[in-house]
Formats: sequence, C-alpha cells, structure tokens
Amino acid sequence: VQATAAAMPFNATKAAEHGAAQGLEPAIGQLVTPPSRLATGSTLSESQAGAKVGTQAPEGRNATIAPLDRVRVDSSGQPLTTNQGVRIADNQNSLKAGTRGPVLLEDFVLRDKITHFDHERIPERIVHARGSAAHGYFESYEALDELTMAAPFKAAGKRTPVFVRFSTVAGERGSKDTARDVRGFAVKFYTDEGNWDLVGNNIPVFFIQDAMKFPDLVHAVKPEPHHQMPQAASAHDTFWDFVSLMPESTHMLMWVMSDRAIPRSYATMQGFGVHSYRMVNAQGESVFVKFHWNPKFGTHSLTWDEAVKISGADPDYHRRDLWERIESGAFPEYELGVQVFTEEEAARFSFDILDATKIVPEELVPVRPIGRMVLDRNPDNFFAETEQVAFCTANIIPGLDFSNDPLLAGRIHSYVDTQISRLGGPNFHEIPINSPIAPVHNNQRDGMHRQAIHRGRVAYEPNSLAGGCPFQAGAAEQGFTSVAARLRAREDQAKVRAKPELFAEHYNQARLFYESQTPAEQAHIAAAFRFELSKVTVPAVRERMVASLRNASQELATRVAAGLNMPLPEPMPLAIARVPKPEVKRSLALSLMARPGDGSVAGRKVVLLAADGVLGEPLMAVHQALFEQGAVPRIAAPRIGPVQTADGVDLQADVSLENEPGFLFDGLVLPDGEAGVDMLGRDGHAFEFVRDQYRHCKPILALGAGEGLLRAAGVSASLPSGAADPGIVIDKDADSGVEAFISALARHRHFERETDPPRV
Ligand code: HDE
Repeated sequence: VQATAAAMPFNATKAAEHGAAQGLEPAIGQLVTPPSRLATGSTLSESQAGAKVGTQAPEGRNATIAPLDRVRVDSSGQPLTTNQGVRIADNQNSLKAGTRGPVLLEDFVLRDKITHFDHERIPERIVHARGSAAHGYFESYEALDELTMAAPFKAAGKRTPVFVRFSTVAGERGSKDTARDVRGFAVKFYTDEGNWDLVGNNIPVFFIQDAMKFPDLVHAVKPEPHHQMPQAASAHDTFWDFVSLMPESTHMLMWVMSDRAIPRSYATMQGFGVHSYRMVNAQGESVFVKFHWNPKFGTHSLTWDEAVKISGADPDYHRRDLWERIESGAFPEYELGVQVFTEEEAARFSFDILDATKIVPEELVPVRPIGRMVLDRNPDNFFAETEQVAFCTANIIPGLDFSNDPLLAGRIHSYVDTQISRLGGPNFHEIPINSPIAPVHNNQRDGMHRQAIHRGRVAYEPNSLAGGCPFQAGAAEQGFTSVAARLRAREDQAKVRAKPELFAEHYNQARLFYESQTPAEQAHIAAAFRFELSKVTVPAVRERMVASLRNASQELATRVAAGLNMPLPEPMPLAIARVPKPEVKRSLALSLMARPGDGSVAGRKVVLLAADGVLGEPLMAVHQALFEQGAVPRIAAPRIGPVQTADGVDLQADVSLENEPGFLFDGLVLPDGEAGVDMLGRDGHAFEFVRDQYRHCKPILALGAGEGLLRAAGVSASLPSGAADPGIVIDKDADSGVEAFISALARHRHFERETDPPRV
C-alpha cells in the first residue's frame, strides 16, 4: 500500500477536476455536472467503500451519494500529512532546541495541528442545537399534477433523495435526548429542480402566532441568564411566567405537556409542516396544504419517570436508536400526507388558517397520503453533515408557495440570517451537505470560503458578452413564480401592526386536544403540568397558569390545582368577545393511541436477565423468537461475558446489570432456573429492572422460576381492578409464553396498570 500511495499524487482527482487528465474541461458556457464516482480510484473518495460504516443503502441508490463522494476522505493506506500535503515524520514530539530545550517557533507541524484544533468548534444553533440526522429517500405514490408541479410529485414511484435532522429545541448541543420538549423534524429534499426544505416539528402547532414574539419565547425557555439553569428543561419560572401571560400558547402547552414531548424514538413520532403552505399546479391554480408525516412503526412515547432515568444512563438515547435502527436495517419510515383545502373553504372555518396555534382537524379535512420516506443511510461524519446542514423555510421549489402566516414570514428571514453567522459567511450553500443536485448558476460572487471558481468576465445580467447567460427561466423552463394571491378586504391593504380577529380565540383547540385523549394520556398531561408548575417558585405564576387552563378544561385545571395544593383561581378573562363555535369537539386522530403502527416489534429492545445457574435453553428460545421478529434482544447478567448455565447451554451476557439499566429496554424477560433466580434475587439491580419495567408499564415475561423475582420485587400480576395484567406473561413451563409476550410488546405500554402515585 505504501508503495502505491507513494507513486500517486495525494489528490488523484485533482487533475480530473481540472479536466487535464480526463478531458472534462468544460467548454465556456457549457453546463458543468460534477464528476460522479470517478472511475479513477480516487483518494478523495472512499477507496474501500465496504470497510466504511454508515453505508447500509446500496451505493448509487441515493443520488446524494455521488456528489458527496467528491469530498469524502478515506485515509486508509495513506501517510499522515499537514494541511498542505507535506508528509509528517514525527507526530509525537514538537521540535525543540535539544531534548530539554524550548520549543521552536518554526515548528510548522505543531502549529498547523494546534491552530486547526483551536478553531474546531462552530457556534451551535440558537435553538434546535441538539440533533441527529440520516439520509434517505422520498418516494411519491402517484403523479400529483392536478395539485402541484413540484418535482418530487411528478410521477408514481419517483424517488427524491432526502437528508433529515431531528432535534430537541431548548437544550444545548451536548444535552440529553429525552428532555420534555418539542422535536424538530427537518427534511431537505434534493429535488432535480432545486432544494426544498420542509422544516417541521413533531407537534402541529406552535406557542406563538407572530415571529415578533420568537426571541421572547426562546429567552424565556432557555436556561435563566443569571445562573444558566436549568439545562434542556421548561420547568422553571421564566418559561411559565411568559406562557401564562400569552394565552395563545395554551393549545401548544397541551401538546408539550402530553407524551408527544417524550417520544420513544425518532422513528415513532409524527412530523408536521405546521404552517399552511400552498401547492400550485402547472396552470397556476393553487390550494392550501398542511403537511403530515406518519411513522410506519406507530406513535410511541416514554413515561416521564422513564425519560428522567434514561437521560442519566444514556443521554444519546434517541441518537443511538436512530443510528442502530439504520445500521440493523429496521429503517425508520414515514408516510407523507396532505390536508388540501381551498381559500373559500378556509374562509368558512371557525379559526384562521394563518394562525400557527391552530390545527385543521382531520375530521374537517382528511389527510391524503401522497408518498413515503425511508431513512436508510447514516451520515459518514457528524460534523460535516449533521452539524453543517442548514435548513431554511425559504427553500421552496416551483409547485409550492407560502401562505401569509406571520410566523412563517419571520422564519423565511431567520434561517439564512442565523446560518450566515453559524456557518461563517454567505457561501454555506456550497458545503456539500447543503448544495443542491440541481445545477447552480447566477451572478453572485465571492464572499468568505467561496469554493466555486467562476469562469469568464461576466457577473451581471442583462449581458451580451456571455450571450445573456445565465438567463431568466420562463414558465416553460420551470422558473419559480409566486402565486398572485389576492388580498381579501380593502382594510387589509393598509399597513398595520395588528392581528385578524380569530387569532384572539385561544382555547377551543386546547380543549379539543385534551378531550380527544384517552384517560391515561389525560392523566399524563395533568401530571406534567403538576410537575412543571411545582418547579415554579413564584406562586402568582402558578395561579395565572391554572386560571388560564380553566378556559380550556375545567377538569384539567381542577386536577392541576389539586396537584399543586392550591385553591382553584378565577378563570382568566377571554381576549375575544364572541367565541366561535368549533366544528369538531373530539378528534380521535389527536391521541397517540390512534396510531399503533404496523403491529411489528421491529427495533424494540428487550432485555433477558441471566446469572450463573439459569436455564439457558428456554432463554435462548425466547431470544431467537424475538430476533426473528426484528426485535433487539440483549442478555444482561451481573457481569458481561460467559454465564454458567445449569443446562450447559453456551450463554454470553452482552451487557451488565449496571452498564445498561432496565429502563433502557422496551421489555423484560426473567429466566428459569432456581439457582440463577436465587442469585439475581440477591442483587438489588435485578429488582430495579423488574420495578422500573412495571412502573413504566412495559411487558414482562417470567419463565418458570423467574416468577419468584416478580414476587420478590413486590410486583403483582394483577391490575388494580383485580383482572390479570395483560402486560405480564407468566410462563410456568417456560415453553409457551413468547407469543403472548411479543404481542404485549407490540402494544408498547400497558397503562391500565398505572396508578398515581405508582404502586411500585
Ligand atoms: Fe425554527 N429556527 N424558528 N421553528 N426551527 C431554527 O435555524 C425560527 C419554528 C425548526 O435541524 C433556527 O438553523 C423562528 C417553527 C427546526 O437544523 C432559527 C421561528 C418550527 C429547526 C429558527 C421559528 C420550527 C429550527 C436555529 C418563529 C416548526 C432545526 C438554527 C417565527 C414548524 C433545523 C437554524 C435543523 C431552527 C428560527 C419557529 C422548526 C433561529 C424565527 C414554528 C426543526 O433560524
């Protein structure tokens, strides 16, 4: 390898890029397409693709692979060099005047290394700093010509590559994944007509109606400025002070206090575009749309106690889950749906479709499925891709357009603006993960870190010296044209700082959300308000919040007040004189239980307890059955490594009781074998496994003697009602329980056992 490397120039593609070696030199005025997967064994691209992690998808299937190839670096078989390509002979010692003498200023090897290191960090995102991302593709179900001419929807089966970043909002870059928070759900479509970014959240509404309030909201929720606490949490005075003074946030608060704000995984949460957008067809006709992403694996969440514990044991819980699902082939998948409605229909709704604190209930406008998205490839490098990706609501393509939502307008400005400082100048669209697959030609020039080398002397338009190029595209060439939307009333044409009247209605949909939940979900919302407000130290803030909640739900307000040991305050006065009558009073689609998913257990993690003296055979049979169903079984014992089974079966513990606590798993299996069960019964960790699984309403399978561990941990196999707990499967003969356990696992949680306070 050394010999070959020495014979080759360091950057073997360099010549090809200039065209000298490959005859790729572009003629003046000709379109330049980036060389894809150069046949010339490149050192800049992977020389050993198979050895690299994160390439689950077959090469070439995802069209972003080839353009990124140009900048991939694989150092296998390569000598160490400085940034100037000079080979380094000693990477251990700085250059000194004698072994004990001073380090010399001329040591360019040391300075090259340290200087770069000193500048490795870039500012984190002002919000959504903590995130994880993956590559994949979007596939359209059908041609949507009647609705839109947007490139991804041009034909049935058409695939468009995507890069998706999920995030929390309030926490810093290194903060825990399982904070109670909104999750970002940002999708970049690399379409053949330019990049389209659908920058959404896992909750379909927002706290505020106007971008003017965004900095206030973010200042209120971030750690308090005097002592910089708490990290990644809304349970503190300034957040609740602000939202209790902003009744428009009540609907969003219902969602954020629900289990939606503690998803089990990125693969088991919905995504929403939030704002009303427009779809435009080739005739220039437009309709309003709301975008929905629905996960194939169903909507599943954590319980609060579980989320708190996970944040200590594995702050990377969601990042790890996303990575492992993709590496193992249990690809996260989401169906894209749109709610389509006309301007005339919108005018008749009891709410304003420009108000981002309102949904359009699915009973009013059904969701039409239009395609699916599969995430099948992990990034090669976190910084280059996940950290440097820049999403922007302004990135839309012909066939799509904005609505007049004032929150959206602020976003169209904000994203590029913040990225100019975060990514160090105006040329971040050239960073490989951000650059479109569609060719880019304009007269913008120069700026920090410019990569493109523009040819010729013309950088203006109109021009004759370059034959008028690059030229404006007419409708036939898919030039972007904004919808000539009409302003409705005459008074709308005056400049005002004001809101439409319906924006003053704050509670109808907060009530709709609460009343559409199952009893268990309602109990979780009440408990979340109780927890968060109990962390508020100023009693007046708690009172104001409960006073506001009374307008949404008398029942919820009463529960929260009782939970805070306070009398029920008077309801907050309403901002609207005549409250419009809502069209829908209950929407089953708003409950997480409405989407159990495909019924599979793919990607669910199950822990099988073991210790010396357990029976290996029944445990391995369960292991095998789980594995065949796509679940991820793990054997946990007091120590990692070999377990001495009573029946001589070879058993290896993947994890130990201390390094992967029980609450990290979706299900628990207790082993058979008296001696082994005895040993586990003397280990407090094993009881924690049983109690946490029980408290978090997860399924437990007890094989034979393993049932003793349930009793010893104080866990009952019957519900508070006296009926048998369907989430606890007792398999006395250790041979028949696995099927019942797998279907209990597919149900995810067994809330019928839940009590407040918990029994165990
Ligand atoms: Fe964002 N938001 N946002 N936001 N947002 C950012 O852009 C902003 C809002 C969302 O994975 C920032 O590059 C304003 C709603 C996601 O990189 C910033 C307003 C929704 C992400 C910004 C909103 C979102 C961001 C910070 C109110 C759901 C992460 C860094 C007018 C529909 C994208 C950056 C990623 C990130 C501004 C409200 C979603 C500061 C001004 C509503 C998923 O530009």
